[in-house]
Amino acid sequence: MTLMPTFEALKARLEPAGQTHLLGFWPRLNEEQRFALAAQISALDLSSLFEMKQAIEMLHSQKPRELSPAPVVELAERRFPYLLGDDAEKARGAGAEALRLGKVACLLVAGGQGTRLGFPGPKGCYPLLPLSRMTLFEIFARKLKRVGTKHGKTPPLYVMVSRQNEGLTREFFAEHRYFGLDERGVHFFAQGELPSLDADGKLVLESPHALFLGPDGHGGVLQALTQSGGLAQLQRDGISTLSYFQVDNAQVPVADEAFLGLHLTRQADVSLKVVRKLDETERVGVFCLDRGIPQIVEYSEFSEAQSKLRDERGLVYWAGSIAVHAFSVAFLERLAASSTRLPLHAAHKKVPVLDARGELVTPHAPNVYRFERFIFDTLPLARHVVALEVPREEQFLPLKNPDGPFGPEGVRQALDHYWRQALAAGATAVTHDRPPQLEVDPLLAENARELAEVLASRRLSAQDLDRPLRLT
Ligand code: UD2
Repeated sequence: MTLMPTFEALKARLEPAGQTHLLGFWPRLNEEQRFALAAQISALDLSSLFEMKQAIEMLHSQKPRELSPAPVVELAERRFPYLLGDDAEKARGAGAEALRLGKVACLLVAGGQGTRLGFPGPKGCYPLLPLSRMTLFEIFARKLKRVGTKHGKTPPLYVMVSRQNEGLTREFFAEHRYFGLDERGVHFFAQGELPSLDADGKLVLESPHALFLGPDGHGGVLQALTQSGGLAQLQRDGISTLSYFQVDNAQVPVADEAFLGLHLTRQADVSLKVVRKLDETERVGVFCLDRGIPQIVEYSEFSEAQSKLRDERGLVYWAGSIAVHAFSVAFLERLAASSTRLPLHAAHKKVPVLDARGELVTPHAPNVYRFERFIFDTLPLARHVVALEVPREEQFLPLKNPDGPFGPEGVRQALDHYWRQALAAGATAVTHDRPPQLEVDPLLAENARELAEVLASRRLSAQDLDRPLRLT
């Protein structure tokens, strides 16, 4: 049985950090509540308070940057059906070989809260496809099965979840029998959590007996993968490369031969995919150099003048990161061995907090600093980084918002548009004034070229495209 620390012991722990207010409601807590609060206080990493305060300073100060555009393997053909840059096309064989030898694992980060989308469950459970209502999790699982059929080995899938959605995510996969994947090849692991600070640098409570905690960002994956034993498992299984993607991107190739091949042949520690930003306001991080060091500068950290800068080819900082990476497992091991923690980023948010009477009060303006680590902060730590430009409509259709182009209808329309082009090879006019009614099973084809191969023996007419059509 774990003994509960005394009030005095807890106070002694909190005093040097100026956080004794956490015990303000102690006299009115019952035994169970005291136990819960004591456990949270004991687990607090008070040494990170300094780092948090630094992150707040960074948020409010303009960090001096010496930015310049970073090298990217650009598209060879920018029009549909597109062609990747030469180096990537040439490296396809190396990627396929790694997949055939079972040296690749997939890493899906799905711990976010999906607040912006306004969907009450884990985002991966969102029924996205227009006809089958297939969910994002099933889309990824079916893409993975296709990789397995093509290369003779299905890469294992590591799914990062958070305390808020772990139970529901695990249940969803179990309920759907892992969407046909081998259960032993699907590994869930939970990311860590971080507390928040108010404007006076005080840790925030969400109830008289609980700290306000939130997921520690996708950068928490480093620590979570190590602590859960996932990294050791990858080593044991002879996995050398991780294919990393986010839960919101419906069009992401889960294990892209050309990208993995480029990453391997260039012996990169980290690789990333970029698309041309739609315009300077698009909310994606930009891949660039800061004093010659590759990194992603988040949209919120970019100055207006920098993001608007243009030359004869358009935006100078055009390379929007779509948050798809390849990681060398050896690089992650090096980071883990040196106990590297990625830097904290602060965000000022509106969070209901307790008043002096212990009642929750909803603020009208941002009142609390929340903290996250970002996976792309691994870039400056890497010895070698490679960036590949990919076609947006083929590889980047993220579900972020309740409406607009990144809402469910927008994503469905974009998918419909892409597949219609694929089927009609650009000859049939695409109508946008009706609901999307064309769907391609991810098990069948991932992009236009693959669909063309599959359909070489299955002719479709323009009339076929006038009625709901699900290609399986
Ligand atoms: C992210 C990138 C942005 C761009 C864009 C592309 C950040 C800060 N920005 O923007 O640069 O590349 O994606 O779509 O990431 N997640 C976790 N745990 C967490 C937080 C997030 O697993 O604690 C996952 C989340 O489930 C999702 C992904 O990370 O799969 C992205 O999270 P987001 O929606 O917060 O990122 P966003 O859209 O602001």
